[in-house]
Amino acid sequence: MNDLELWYDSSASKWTDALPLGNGRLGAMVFGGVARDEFQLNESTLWSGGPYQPTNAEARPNLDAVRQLIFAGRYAEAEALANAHSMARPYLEMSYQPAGNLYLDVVHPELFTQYRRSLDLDRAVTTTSYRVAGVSYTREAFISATHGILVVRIRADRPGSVSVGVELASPQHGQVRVDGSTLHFAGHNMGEHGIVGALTFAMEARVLPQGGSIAAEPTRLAVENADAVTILLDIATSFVRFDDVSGDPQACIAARMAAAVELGFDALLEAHLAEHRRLFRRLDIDLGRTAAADRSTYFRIKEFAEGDDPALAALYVQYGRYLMISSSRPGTQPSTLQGIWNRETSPPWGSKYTTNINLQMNYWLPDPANLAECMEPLLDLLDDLTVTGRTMAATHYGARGWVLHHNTDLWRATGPVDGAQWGLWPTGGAWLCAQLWNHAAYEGYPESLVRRLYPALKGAAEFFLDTLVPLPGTDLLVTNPSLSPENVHPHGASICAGPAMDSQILRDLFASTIAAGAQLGLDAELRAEIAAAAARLPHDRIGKAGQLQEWLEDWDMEVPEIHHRHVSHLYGLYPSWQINPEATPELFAAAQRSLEIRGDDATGWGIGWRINLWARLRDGDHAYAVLARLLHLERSYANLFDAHPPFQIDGNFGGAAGILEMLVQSRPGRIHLLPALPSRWRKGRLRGLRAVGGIELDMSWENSRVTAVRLVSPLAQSVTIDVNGAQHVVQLAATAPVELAL
Ligand code: FUC
Repeated sequence: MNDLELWYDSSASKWTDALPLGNGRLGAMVFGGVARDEFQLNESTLWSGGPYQPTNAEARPNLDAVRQLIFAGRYAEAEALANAHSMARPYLEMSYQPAGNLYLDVVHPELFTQYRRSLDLDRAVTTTSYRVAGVSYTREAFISATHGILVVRIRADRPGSVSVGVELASPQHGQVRVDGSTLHFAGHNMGEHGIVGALTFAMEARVLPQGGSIAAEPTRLAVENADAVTILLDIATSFVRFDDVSGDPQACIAARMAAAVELGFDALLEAHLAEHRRLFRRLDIDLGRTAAADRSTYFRIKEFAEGDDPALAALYVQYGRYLMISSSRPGTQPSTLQGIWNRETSPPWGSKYTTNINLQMNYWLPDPANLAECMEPLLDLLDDLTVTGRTMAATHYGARGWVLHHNTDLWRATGPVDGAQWGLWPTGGAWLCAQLWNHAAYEGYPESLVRRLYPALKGAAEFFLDTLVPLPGTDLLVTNPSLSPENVHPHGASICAGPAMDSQILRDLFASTIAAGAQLGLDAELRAEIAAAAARLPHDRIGKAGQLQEWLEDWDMEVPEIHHRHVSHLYGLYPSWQINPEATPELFAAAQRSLEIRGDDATGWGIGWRINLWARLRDGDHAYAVLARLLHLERSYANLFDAHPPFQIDGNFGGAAGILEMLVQSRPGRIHLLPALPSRWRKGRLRGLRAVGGIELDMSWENSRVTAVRLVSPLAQSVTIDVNGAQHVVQLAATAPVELAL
């Protein structure tokens, strides 16, 4: 039994039964149907629309009026005015698009038996197998990161038994052409919300039979009586950058195809396995194994909450790592709300980048999960946003620097969209800065990364220096207009001034900018200005229910949705470290109270966040109880994709990060081992987790006590380790392994 496998005894009848493959750029969902197999296809740069800048010239002239209405407590009027004048044009962003479908048609003379369908996470290969009339058939598929293409191999254990019709289709504009042994699709993307489709794109499937014959039909290729068939598939668009669509998709495909054809199946597979395992094999996790792990994946999800299947939680971590490796690699687009897997032309929330929690949550996993390079696309995105967001900051706010509101897309739109109630929140970019500064902490603040991040940090800080306004009657500086994503307060609006989350994020942004500037020896005056503004941000407040206040006013107990999915004001507890039991015990207790009031149930990502929060509250059993809501058919589909519902991948990443957060927590200079171990995971083992400072950590535990710890640091540093209720100060020399004496 392979414990790194998702497997099923029937083919996928729904998209969320199908198994995902990807190399960060190409994505496929594999259905495994015997008579008709489907590979639903994506390419990460195929979005609707084209380069655009959604500024609205009316926004700035109305900014002061919106601010005054908010300070006057006339929130509904402020929201109405903002909806009329402050929102981006267009009002909605572009959406991530499906590219097409590869279909395989197979006619067998008899019914099949012994069906099995699987995804091996350690190989990143799907396998479908069955028997017909004494012959065993196998279909394997993978998407190569080294060679950039989807490879499908169909074989049988009796020569001449493989006959298959191969078809290519697309919901986009364009046409299929059959040529020799190749299917071509040439097309272009759709326009949306008044933005014209500006991308051309192409798909190509090369069908290579071994033995037998191949015939071209008007819309498909038919292979008869082959020993085996290999299909190579590639997709490309003309996207180059958010402001450049001059690429040549046919030429990209031709180059990759030629290299792949030359190499052949075995060598392609070998290169694929080596590259995948280079990343995937860096971390092992063992939380124990029971007989439940022998069942198929669907039944394991179904029975997790009532049963005892610690290995499913371990598999969930590895699946999260697999999804990250498959949807976000250096040089590709960041992972969207659906990673890279989307079959709809009007996907939920555009399958784009929602930056008031969802995109950030996607990237909670890579650092601890030892996949630092998967952060690269997020760094690239930040670079782009500083360009597009500068125009937005100037036009909508008359401010320096750059701004990102609660969504962005392939074209790096940064405006307030969807409606003021959701979109008029200026802090999305600042959160990304704080998050990437935390990534820099994981890397040990190397100068090259600090230099790369600094312009973004500085620009984000400048934007807030120019837009924070004094709270009337006080010396405090607050955001206005803003909101606490996406919660409606008792005045029937979301729009407000100075929600707790904004001040928390800005504290992190300002501290990061000062630290980065100091490390680089730059902008001393600006740093002083930032420090002065930081000192005037409102402190977190404790309200009448003992809760951490979500707003400046004590509104929390009077909101229409007391169990709201967002827990924005708990940003200070997780992902930030501002609220912790040592430095801020009262706020720590108040944060716990807020979380109790909010409740454990939420959307998939809402549960993902709560697992991490309960881990930071050091309550392993509570975190486990919340995890049991995620590993449940209400919040996980048969293919273990997170169900918001509908499918949204943030819950996968947030949940996987949450399990690691239960086992190890780290911040600069400190590592806490088993901070929130549930009583069910009394014995376990972890290899290759990455802590802040780039420290790689292996540990074992028994009877809920750590029994062995091994650390390897890339640089000389001192770190305090909390373990088994004691603290050890450890001096680490570069690359020399250290074992703790326990
Ligand atoms: C935010 C959330 C929704 C959803 C959407 C993509 O707006 O409030 O639940 O996750 O993003």
